[in-house]
Amino acid sequence: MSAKKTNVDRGVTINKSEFKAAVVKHLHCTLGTDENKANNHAWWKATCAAMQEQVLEGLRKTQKTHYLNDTRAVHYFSAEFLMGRLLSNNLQNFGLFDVANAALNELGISLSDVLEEEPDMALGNGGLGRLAACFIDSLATMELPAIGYGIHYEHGLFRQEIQAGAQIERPDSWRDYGNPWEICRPESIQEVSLYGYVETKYGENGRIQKEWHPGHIVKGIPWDIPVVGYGGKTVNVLRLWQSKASGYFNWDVFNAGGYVDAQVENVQAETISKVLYPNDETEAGKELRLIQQYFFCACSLKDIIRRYKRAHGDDWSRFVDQVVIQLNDTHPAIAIPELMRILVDRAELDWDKAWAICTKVFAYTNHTLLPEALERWPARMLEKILPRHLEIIYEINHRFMKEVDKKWPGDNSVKARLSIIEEGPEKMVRMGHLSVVGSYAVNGVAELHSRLVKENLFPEFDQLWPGKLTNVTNGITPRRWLKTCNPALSKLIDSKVGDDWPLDLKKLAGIEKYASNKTFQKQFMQVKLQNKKVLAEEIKQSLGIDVDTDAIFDVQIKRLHEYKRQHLALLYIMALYRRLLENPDYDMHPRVFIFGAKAAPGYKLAKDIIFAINKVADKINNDARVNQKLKVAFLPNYRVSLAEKMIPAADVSEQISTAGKEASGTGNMKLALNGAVTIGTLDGANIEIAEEVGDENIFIFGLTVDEVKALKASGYKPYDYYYKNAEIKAVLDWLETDYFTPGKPGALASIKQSLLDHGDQYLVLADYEAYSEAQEAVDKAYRDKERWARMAIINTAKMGKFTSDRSIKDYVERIWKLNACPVVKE
Ligand code: H2P
Repeated sequence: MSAKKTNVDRGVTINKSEFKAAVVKHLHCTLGTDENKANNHAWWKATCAAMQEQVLEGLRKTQKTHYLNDTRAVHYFSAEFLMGRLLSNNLQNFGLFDVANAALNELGISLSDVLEEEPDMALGNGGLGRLAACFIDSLATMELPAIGYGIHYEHGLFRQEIQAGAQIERPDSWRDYGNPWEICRPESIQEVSLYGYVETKYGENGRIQKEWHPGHIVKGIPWDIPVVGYGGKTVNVLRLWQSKASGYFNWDVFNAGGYVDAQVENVQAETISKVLYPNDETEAGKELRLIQQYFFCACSLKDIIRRYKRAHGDDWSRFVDQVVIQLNDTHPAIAIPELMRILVDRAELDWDKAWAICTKVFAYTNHTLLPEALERWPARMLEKILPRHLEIIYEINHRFMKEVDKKWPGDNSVKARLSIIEEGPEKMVRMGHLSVVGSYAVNGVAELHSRLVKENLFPEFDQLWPGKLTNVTNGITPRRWLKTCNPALSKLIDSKVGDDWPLDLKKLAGIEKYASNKTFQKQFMQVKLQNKKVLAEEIKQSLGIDVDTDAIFDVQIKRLHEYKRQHLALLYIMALYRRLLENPDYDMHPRVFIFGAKAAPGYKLAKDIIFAINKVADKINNDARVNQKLKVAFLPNYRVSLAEKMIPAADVSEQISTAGKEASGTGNMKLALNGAVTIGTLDGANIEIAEEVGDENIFIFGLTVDEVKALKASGYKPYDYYYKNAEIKAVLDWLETDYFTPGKPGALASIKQSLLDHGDQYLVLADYEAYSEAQEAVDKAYRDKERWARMAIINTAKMGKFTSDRSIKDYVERIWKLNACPVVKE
């Protein structure tokens, strides 16, 4: 292949014939098959193995460089990493995509078919887990020393099937046939204690010593997933812990005939890393969830300390210079008392010294203001599982309360609000409070959200420690979310601004000057059309529905939650349907509403909304009176790899949460980056997107945070909207009939109930009219082809701010104080 002109410095260069030889070698020697027998799965594995040779070389060099430079590193603790597929991304990041494509082509194999063989690594629920994945991509790209730490779940987020309109959850088995990327590291196994009791002892010098006698010990086995930075120079690691029983198998019990009993310990221990909880906020499985959190934090801290001691022995004085730990939400907050336990009980540092270390190591990111998602653990549960940690938390709180008393002498109400312990019928430990107290920096994830964290969630913390609460607006990696998922648009952009925009996304601004250029508009919209054709094919295959690629592709993809208001879009779809039935000439541009969403299995109303969307879709898609103009497609099993197909094809991006509820959103950034125009509320990062693209290139509607507050304070009455707006009334009443669920009237009634009888917590009805008007403005704008093309181009051009490299730069400069450590060429 002829070498292409590029501005990107590469860590590896390998040519087509070398790549081809490596794939064939692995087909023979790793997979024990050959070119005649191999199916796509085998080709996929062989291609991964060929790639992994380069990856592991990069990893070795990176680790050597970091070791020799004794670098300060960030440790990103997250219960979720939503990595998706790795082959296409690794090929792109190494700059080997075209080489691999050509090599496989010569072997008579299609790379795109091979890529489809890879199961998604879906070890997360939604935005929080995907953010973690984007961040570790940026960290490696920016050559920053970093490790991701999490859990090696045997089953990731459930696989969603839709049966008769309803969501059915099936186990996800991402590694049933082996995972070619992960490397087991038995040499770094850790042991973790649970349960038991605490003994108080008196040391020689009268020092009180606490000894935890655990009732149970489990092993944590590390699996490393290499994380390849763009350019292929730095390869960092995502280290995920798998749980195993420490004693493995009880032969005595087994020989005595207790075949089942002998394995109980194994089963219990292995349950810890069995499943990802598909819910951020239920009561179910709380105990196991707490154990999961402690398990991965304890393993990771031991791992960090082992590495530190290798270089610095027992001298703790440099620990804070070498180690920073970012807590991705409160899930890893238990790491704070765990580090205190290690420092006070094991290393025998006095409390103040230990606390000084601790509060220079941790930083915490808050991702939500929803009260039900702010973790609280019953004190009695901690006492049972982690008795020493509860004592430590009490001590932290005791000292903290003294500090509060100094600032607000005698004010018990402020103490009650700030206390890590919430008193009440059941004593609870507030993990958010613990995280704020134990960290040196706390950030929200978009400007509005961070302001609300300061003003509403933790106002007194902000007064107590001015400057501790800050903002780092989220970002997304342009490598996956443009370069890899939208190759045609990437090439078009390359032709205008050069090919190094994935490393400096502000360079996209260079296409703005072509926004009104007819030729460029045509090229840009031609790419969009091609992407829409690909998605249309996917819709056809998956749902059997034909969609018109001239229609507006209106996309809403995210976790299903009432505050995200998928049901607001649903009401509007039903209204359009009604308008079309009443007036067959109703003037609208054809539109396809496309959804992707999973509902937490225990979240009944979310599942009802999925059911309703599917039932309404069935009716509309099969109604010849309207289906030339209106279609609805709910694509099952929304996941990263599906998002990669949906995002490049979207014309409209739905970001319609109740103002103040969506912390940031990151789908909004991905869609705009790929030239979709947003219809959205002034919420989360939508506000910053609007600032970047300008009011004329976004459709903003609905109540603001202040208006939401005022409306709620004045006593929001959803029935007022029902009676005042005939369309709202008609559509809600329609839900109660059996029109969409023949023979089963009332099957969709729970949505109406939630919006009327249960008070419409998320103000769907209050925002309906404004949403409907904004949608009409979208319709009008789309019909003006030149105007729309200009809007789409400007959206892409103005997304520079939202690269996760900028977020990471913010963290590095303001919070982590980290230096890049370029990998030396050998
Ligand atoms: C959450 C927030 C999003 C935010 C994301 C990453 C928890 O993701 O709700 O607003 O962008 O974290 O900070 P999600 O709702 O997708 O699960």
